Amino acid sequence: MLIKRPTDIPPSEITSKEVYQNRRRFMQATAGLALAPLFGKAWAGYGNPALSFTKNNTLSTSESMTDYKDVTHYNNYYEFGTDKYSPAENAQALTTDPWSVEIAGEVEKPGKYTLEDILKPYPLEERIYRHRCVEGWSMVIPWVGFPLADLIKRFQPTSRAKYVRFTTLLRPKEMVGQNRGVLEWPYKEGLRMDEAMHPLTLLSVGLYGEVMPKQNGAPIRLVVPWKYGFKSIKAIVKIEFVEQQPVSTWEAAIPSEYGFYSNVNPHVDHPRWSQARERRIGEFLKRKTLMFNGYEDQVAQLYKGMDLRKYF
Ligand SMILES: Nc1nc2c(c(=O)[nH]1)N[C@H]1C(S)=C(S)[C@@H](COP(=O)(O)O)O[C@H]1N2
Ligand SMILES: [Mo]
Repeated sequence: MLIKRPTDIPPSEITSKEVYQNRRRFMQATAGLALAPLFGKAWAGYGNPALSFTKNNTLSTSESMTDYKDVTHYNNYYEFGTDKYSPAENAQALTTDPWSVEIAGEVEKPGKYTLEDILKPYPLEERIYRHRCVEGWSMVIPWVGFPLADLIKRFQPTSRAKYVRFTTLLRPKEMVGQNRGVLEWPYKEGLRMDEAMHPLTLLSVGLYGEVMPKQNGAPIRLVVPWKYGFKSIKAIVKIEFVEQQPVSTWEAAIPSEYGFYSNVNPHVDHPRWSQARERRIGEFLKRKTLMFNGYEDQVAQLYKGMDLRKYF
């Protein structure tokens, strides 16, 4: 393996990846959280409790990760305000423990499960994914989670289940944005069953090695890396198996601009702007957007024979 000279290391890598990896080595050395009070912020670093997980290198990009600060302070989460900086502040009001997730619809084992029940069977993995917002910016984020497919198999959808519908918490007392009618609350999203079962589709409970920050969708959110960011619904309280294609929140709000599929596609522009390029947060020059956000080899077969201009 090549040894990088300092001049070869881009600044973004020094400020995120190196710091992160050094910190993780140190945490492994000090074995857990017991010493946290002694070291305070200096070693606790990002602040949330550490998770144990294995790294999934096969499904991770080797691109430089976006700074933790940007990942957690440049957010879209309309339940906590419509600008990028409000969720980091406003989301701290959300109670994420206790939490439960309802499994409903066309499924053999419906019920309301505590988050602990939901998570119990699954070993956690770290996956570094590209994350592309329909607005034209992107990030690279080290998520921690487990495949949605594993959860789906466990609750056994019936043969009538063709789609999965996800619902975010409705709690206007804690989610200040829900007192305004900017979107229809609660936020909803959906996937076709084969998209939901795809090995890249993740239920995520953390990032940068730690429990999910509230502004990023704690305690549990979806991550679908080949789709525009709004498909990756946060703070999930309901997972429903349905026969008909569900209507997602953005599709209901502006159907001419946001379709059900919302696959990242540089060849199909948003009606009001181009999708050909994107600004990677932390970089100066724009870069070309890749088909299916760079996951074409893995997901293109899901859409074989479909007109992606029609099914946008
Ligand atoms: N419940 C809910 N989920 C949501 C949103 C939202 O407003 N509410 N915003 C979406 C959008 S537009 C994007 S780009 C991503 C942003 O995720 P991040 O803040 O973790 O980067 O979350 C998505 N999930
Ligand atoms: Mo977005």
